[in-house]
Amino acid sequence: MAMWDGLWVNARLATMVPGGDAYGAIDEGAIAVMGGRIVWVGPKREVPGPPGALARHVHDARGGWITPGLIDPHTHLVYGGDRAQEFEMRLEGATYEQIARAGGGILATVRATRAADDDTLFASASARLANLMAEGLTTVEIKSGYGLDLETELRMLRVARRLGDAYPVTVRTTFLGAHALPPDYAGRSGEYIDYVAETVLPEAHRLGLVDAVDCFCERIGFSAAETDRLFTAARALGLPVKLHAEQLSDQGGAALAARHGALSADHLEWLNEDGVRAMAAAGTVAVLLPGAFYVLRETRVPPIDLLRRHGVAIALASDCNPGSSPVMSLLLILSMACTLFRLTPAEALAGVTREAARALGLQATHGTLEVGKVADFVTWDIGRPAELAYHIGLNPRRQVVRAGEIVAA
Ligand code: DI6
Ligand code: FE
Repeated sequence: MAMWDGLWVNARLATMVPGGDAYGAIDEGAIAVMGGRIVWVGPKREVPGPPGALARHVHDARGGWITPGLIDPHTHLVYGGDRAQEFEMRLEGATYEQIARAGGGILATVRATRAADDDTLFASASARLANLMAEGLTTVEIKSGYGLDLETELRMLRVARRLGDAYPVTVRTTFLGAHALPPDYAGRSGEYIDYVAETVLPEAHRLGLVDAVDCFCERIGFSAAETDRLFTAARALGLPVKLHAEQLSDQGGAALAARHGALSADHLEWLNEDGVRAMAAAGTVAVLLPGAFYVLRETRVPPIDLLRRHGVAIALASDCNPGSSPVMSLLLILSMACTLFRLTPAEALAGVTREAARALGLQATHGTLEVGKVADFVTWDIGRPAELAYHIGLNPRRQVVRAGEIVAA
């Protein structure tokens, strides 16, 4: 038998494989990697020989917990400037929608992003990504959507791809050209959607820059009909879709997304039971964004019990963006998901591993500790997995392995 590249012993494994206990836990476990993939995982007593004879490198996990690498399935990580001033305006009584309708909000960041050069966008996104990676992030989704013109949307997507080339993290890009209506299309949202669907998206796709397509379906975004127009174009190109849906109102977005076989519908504070049923039937993942709920001081919690009852997979994400969720910590998101949305710690951890992988269409290769999957995993100095959602401001990460290589220790 060929020698394994590495074997971790004396580990407590949270495999996140469903069917057993909530974490798929293996108490005295071991995990082996070869060629960047997991080749063995199980109880230490079943390791098929002396560790030193099986693997070129044997690592003692010293009783630490090992989870799959963390996955953030919804970020707007690349952007120019910041919106701290709007944070102050909201504290003085302005609402998120009022600021957006007055030409601020997303459009303020569009102006800053168009004005920033690629290196500036790369540098500021790198700092935000570094924070997420320090907590064990190994896969991240990054959206466009602060360009709203061909040149800048392409620049954003190229910067996102460049982040994946520069750092030990898997980047999945999402085209969000339909994030807001740019001023030069004021009052002409239908024409803008046509421009996005017929010009910007096809070119971004031709350049290999797009892994999925998203839209902001909301009163201050685009209608369900406009979303449907864009999603029809996306699927004609063979691209999967996902949707910012029911964040501030019920536009029927989640049900529409499900009809398009969407990977996910995201936010969902205003999701109704028809939308839940449609998502369940389509296998569309619910990506919950407690950071935006917290920052905007929302009061309507997504229908967690309906999602559970109908068997809709629940994922979590930072929604890292300069307006509604300037959050660069998945561990804080775990805490918010449990405290604000009443998820269990096991549901929350599944939300940034197994179900986050599903929200990106990566469930065949990522998100659990199983033979054949990419060897992305994190060792933690914790006594029980619930500590990952319990502590606030403490980062118990000890070691990060990405594609079988130790990338942080
Ligand atoms: N919903 C959100 O919460 C973010 N985008 C969206 O469609 C907000 C983005 C921003 O405020 O810059
Ligand atoms: Fe978002």
